[in-house]
Formats: sequence, C-alpha cells, structure tokens
Amino acid sequence: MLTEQQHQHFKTFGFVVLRQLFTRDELAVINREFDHGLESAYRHLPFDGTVRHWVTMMGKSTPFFASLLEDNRLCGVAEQLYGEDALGVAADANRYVGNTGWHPDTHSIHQYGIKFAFYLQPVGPETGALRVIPGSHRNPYHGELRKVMPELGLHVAEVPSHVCVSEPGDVVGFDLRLWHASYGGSSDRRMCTCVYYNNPRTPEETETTRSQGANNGKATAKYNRPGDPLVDPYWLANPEGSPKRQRWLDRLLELGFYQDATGDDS
Ligand SMILES: O=C(O)CCC(=O)C(=O)O
Repeated sequence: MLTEQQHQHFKTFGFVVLRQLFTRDELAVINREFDHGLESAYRHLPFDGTVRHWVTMMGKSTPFFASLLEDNRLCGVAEQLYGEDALGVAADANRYVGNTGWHPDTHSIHQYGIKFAFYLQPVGPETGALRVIPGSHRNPYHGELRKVMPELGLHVAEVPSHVCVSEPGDVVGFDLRLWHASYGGSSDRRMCTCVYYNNPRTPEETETTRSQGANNGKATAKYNRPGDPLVDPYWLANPEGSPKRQRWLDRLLELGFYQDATGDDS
C-alpha cells in the first residue's frame, strides 16, 4: 500500500518510486526466470543487441513472474488507486535496445491504470533510467503534449523531465497516461513490468479499454513472434483457482482481451 504522501505524489505527478520492493533472493529468482523466459521465446532469433525482445511472463516455467500480478505489494497498490475491481493484465520482460522516445502507454485519457517497471541493472540519467514528464497524465497537459511533441522535434534528452534513477529491487509505478521515455541505455537494458487497468465504468472508458485490448493483440507480431499467444494458456487456465485472477479474466474476456491469442507491448 502507498502511504498518504506517496498516494498524493502519484495523483499529482503521475508516478511513484518504491525503493527496494524486491529482496535479494527475489532478484536472483527474477533474473533466472528473465533469462529463461526470453531465451525460450526467442530461440528463433537470439538476442544480438539490435532489436528489442519482449515477452509476457505468465507461464508455468516462470512461476515467480506468473504470480506477480497477484502479489499484494503490487495489486494492493493498484486496488488502492482504482478500487478493488482493478484488473491485472500482464507481467512481462524486455531487453531494450537504445533510447525510447516520448510516449504515453494508452491511446486515450479514458483508458488508464498503473504500470510497475523494474530494471535489473542500475540505471541513471545517461544510462537508460525512465524519464517522466510530471503531471502529464492529466488533461489539458496530456492532450497538449500529443499535439506539440511531434512538432517540437526535440531530442529525447532535451525534453524537460524527471529522471527516475533506479537500482535493482526498486520499482517505478506510473500512470499509463504519463508521458515517459529513456535515454542512453545499453543495447541490452533488462526491464520488467506489471500492468493493471482501471475496470472501465463509463461508456467512454469501456470503449477505449476494448480498443486498447484489440491493439494489444498486435504486439507478438510486432516483436517478431507472430502466432505466439499474448498470454500463456497456463495463466488463462488459472490452475490454482485464484478468485482474483478469475474475476480479472471474466472481465477482460468480456472486454475482448486475449481473444486473438496475440500480445501487449506498451
Ligand atoms: O525503459 C525504457 O526504455 C522505456 C520503458 C517504457 O517505455 C515502458 O515501459 O512503457
């Protein structure tokens, strides 16, 4: 759970940094599963530092990651922010290559939630730390940036921002609408995320969440794994009978998620 001050920080600036959320032992497991998950997904295209690798980590062979969405340290925060019915959507692993340009992780201000991002190497201002534009999760600023950012033509590092310096074990939670980027990272930047969506209530929220789900379906092809499922059938089968996961699945399937069996990248 966030303290009152962290909650206020998140609401005001659109992000919060949770220091040392994962223990050393957990980090050892995370690193092992990270290697295994990405290696297995990309046997056909081994990593050579030129293209990003990305995979959801919700299968039987990566049990720590597969249980992460239900970890109270993360889902407790999502529920605090969006209510008990917040939806766990995906846990993933990435090997990033180079800079990431400025973007929010949603196509509409009406589709929102939180992404927890954690880097497996230390990252700083010149070495690929997440940069965020505080307050850009809210309109009118959010919408203004959509218009102005392409016209400004600024280099990633020229945009005024806050740099979320982080050590392994730290987790940055940010609103999916927040504009973010990274600069100067290595050609093998190891980063993982867990994503939760607000359960849409209004017609606009419902429509934009549906369309986000449809768009998510294109990601496995985009990241050179056409035909792979977005989310491992093991997670969808909910073998442990988790009531929370079942509630997420029922709602997400109703919203058209996971139906074409391909993936989310944001
Ligand atoms: O670490 C990066 O390069 C950017 C991460 C990012 O854009 C994201 O997780 O949405």
